[in-house]
Amino acid sequence: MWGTATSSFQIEGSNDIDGKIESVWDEFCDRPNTIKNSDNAKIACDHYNRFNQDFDFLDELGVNSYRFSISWPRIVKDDLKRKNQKGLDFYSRIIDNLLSRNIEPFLTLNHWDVPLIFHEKGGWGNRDCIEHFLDYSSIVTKEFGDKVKYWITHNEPWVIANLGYNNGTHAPGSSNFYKSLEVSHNLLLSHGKAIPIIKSNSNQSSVGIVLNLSPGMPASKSSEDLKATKLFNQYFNEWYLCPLYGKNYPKDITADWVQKGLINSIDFNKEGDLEIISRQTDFLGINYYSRAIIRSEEIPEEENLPIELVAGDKTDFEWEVYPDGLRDLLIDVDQKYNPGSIFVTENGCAYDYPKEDGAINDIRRVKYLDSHIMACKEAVQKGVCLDGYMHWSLLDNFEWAEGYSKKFGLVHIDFDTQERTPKQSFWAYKNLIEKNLK
Ligand code: IFM
Repeated sequence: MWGTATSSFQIEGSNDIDGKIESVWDEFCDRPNTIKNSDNAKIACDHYNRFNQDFDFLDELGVNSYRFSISWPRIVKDDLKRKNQKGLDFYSRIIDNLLSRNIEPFLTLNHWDVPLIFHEKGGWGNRDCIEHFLDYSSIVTKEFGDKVKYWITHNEPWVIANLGYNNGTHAPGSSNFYKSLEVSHNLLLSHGKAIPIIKSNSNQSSVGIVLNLSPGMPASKSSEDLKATKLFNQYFNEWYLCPLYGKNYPKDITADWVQKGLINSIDFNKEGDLEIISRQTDFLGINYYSRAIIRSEEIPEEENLPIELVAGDKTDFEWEVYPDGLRDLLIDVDQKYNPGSIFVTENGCAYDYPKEDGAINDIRRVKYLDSHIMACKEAVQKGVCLDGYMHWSLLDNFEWAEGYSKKFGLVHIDFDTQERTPKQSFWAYKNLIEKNLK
């Protein structure tokens, strides 16, 4: 399958109409010094009103799938139980529109945009609040279970836990390391608990979760760098992959945190939880942007061995362009965890190009696309069961704490006029899809 990906808060705008309640991100944007240039997402791409025009771009691209997310605050009233029909009607229009174009909807239930009231009750940090997520999942799957086949519970639990609850750069802006681990556990547990609900409301469903994975590689072969790399991989990747695929949380990193006095234990992991977390899924979604080159902080800089890995080109986010990392990651995850089916649910790059003579020649995005799709092809040739690729993103959009300063779109948006202009990469992706669907 070929597609593009977006998320509700980043594109929809219209954040206080048709019964939508406040989102944790609405409140976060209103706080001073949280978002670059004090941007907010009140209008964003105005996708709420312009989705039909935006979906014309999907037709033009020739994609056969589209990943989007539902804004939980549009779906429920402030008791988090009663449904808000107007919100559901909006997504009904979205889904029907996609289906009428023969585009398969991939629906993400949680792409970070959760009701503020949910957070005030304890949110992801409170195990009891998982019930609210299940109520919401039940409403949505009952409503769309016969139309939507592909369901994703959460997008990037690492980001929610670590940026939202550890370093505080994302909503809700908390900084408590132990809490952030508890959040990661509750997210995984809620994923496992949601699976039977989705399955019972959507008979033909294919259910998965989306992880942001970044392979850590040692800067040198020193034992310190090797050790730091192992710990990074356990923290960033295996902390999620292991429990989801029937193993316990990785031991070395847990011991390291205890030894450093960051936590006493992971006592939030109760008996029976791992069985729920590892319930069978139908696919794994992988978001890949870059690798991480790891250098130990344990030894003074002057004693470090020279860096052996030369970092490639960087995007506007300072993320290294490293397509081989995607190929190797796909092979590694497939072999170690055997998820059955994998989708690259996000892959993309931030580059800002000016409009010249009406065109946007974003040549570096074209190269990024080419090289990463080639990496996918190599993984498939090695036997990886990769069933689809979705580019992040269809539109330039609200990039969370970075506001509108980082541009990931295949389609440029002028945020003053809402004018849409397909970039050179849009036409390049169209060509690629055309060739590969033949
Ligand atoms: O924009 C985000 C998206 O919401 C989640 N994955 C990474 C993207 C780029 O930072």
